[in-house]
Amino acid sequence: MENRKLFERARSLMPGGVSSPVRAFKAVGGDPIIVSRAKGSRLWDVDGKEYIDYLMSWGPLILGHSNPKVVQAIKEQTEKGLSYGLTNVHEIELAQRVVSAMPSVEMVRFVSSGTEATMSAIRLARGYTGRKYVVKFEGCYHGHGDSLLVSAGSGVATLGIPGTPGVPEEIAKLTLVIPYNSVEALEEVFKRYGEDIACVIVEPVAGNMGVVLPKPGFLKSIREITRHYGALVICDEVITNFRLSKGGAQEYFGQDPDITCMGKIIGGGMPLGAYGGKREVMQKVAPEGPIYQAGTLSGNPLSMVAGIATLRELFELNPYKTLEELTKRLTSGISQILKEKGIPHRINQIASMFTVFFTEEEVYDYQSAKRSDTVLFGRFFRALLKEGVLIPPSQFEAWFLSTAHTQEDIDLTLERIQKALQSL
Ligand code: HOZ
Repeated sequence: MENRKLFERARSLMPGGVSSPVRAFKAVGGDPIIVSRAKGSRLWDVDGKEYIDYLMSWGPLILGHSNPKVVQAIKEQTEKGLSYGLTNVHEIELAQRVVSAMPSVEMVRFVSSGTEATMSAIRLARGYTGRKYVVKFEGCYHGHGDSLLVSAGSGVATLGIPGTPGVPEEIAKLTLVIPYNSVEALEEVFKRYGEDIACVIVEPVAGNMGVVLPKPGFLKSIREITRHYGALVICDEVITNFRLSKGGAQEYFGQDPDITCMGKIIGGGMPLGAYGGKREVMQKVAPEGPIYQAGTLSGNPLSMVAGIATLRELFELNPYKTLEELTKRLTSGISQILKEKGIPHRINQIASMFTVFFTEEEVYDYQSAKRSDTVLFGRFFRALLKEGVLIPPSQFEAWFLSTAHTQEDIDLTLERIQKALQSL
């Protein structure tokens, strides 16, 4: 089969045959699929097999694969230049859209990935406060920057990588890790290190230990405690921006962070990240202020037009309610099927993202997420893949729906899951 041959070749040329670890299917077993193309809610591998896609490129594709308006915008731009290395009109337009949509963002800096956004935001928080410690939550993933890989989610959780090889201990020690959803732990850490803490970085809805929702009052407590001690809040909205609502999680939960990190949907499938926030803080970024951060391809017009076309379409469609209903149709169907099979499970869902955990108990932090039966998840994943349903190849990631998914897709997915479970 073409797929297997190509994967062997990929492995001889690229570590693990992939450009990012979670794609290697190591935690679920079996050969990773090599993709040939995708459109709407569907994706095809090189052997021509079709899948209903709920991986959706790990989140950016809220309009589905190759949305015609996004594709058209990119095509038109290719004739006008791929990169200028200078400010362009599209940057200004996208910046305007982001500032208007995200309640706490008054100024924005474009970068090329979510990792760059979080790394830069941490530097900004440290530079602004003149403090060194960063508080992060266990199981949250904020890209692969040195300070943020400590007790991280996503591929680090998926592959069970224990420490942070390559990150000097001196740097790792500056990241203080506490359990997600624990206000008590937050108070404790601030009592001990408060005057030296630059910031708390948080995924307002965790998406990298599987989907884990903030308990009522958790995000508010972060705001209050940081304000009391003069530290900043960095809200990592790389997954949630434009996913939970037009104004992201901060609009959804009424959160007021100092700095927000963005990625995925903002670039509509093109490489794009951004960080933004209060004017007073953002004015410390070079060249306005002394905190340096730069990038040759930052603000490149292709990513900008893809982002603009995506946000324009999304805001016109305003699909959030419909997407949520569709997602609930899928999650309640899955739950019903699993119940009938007597398989203990929990589904954490918000808006158009969710995770199926194979555990009886509530999942509210990384330790409770780890109680999920990951061996069973691996079998579930492989059975679904065989039936033509693609989900993230990890227990600790989110399934995503898009406006390209239809009710018929959901019903067909449920039929396929039902069939898949017969062999489980
Ligand atoms: N940002 C993704 C985790 N939620 C990982 C995508 C990848 O590593 O390919």
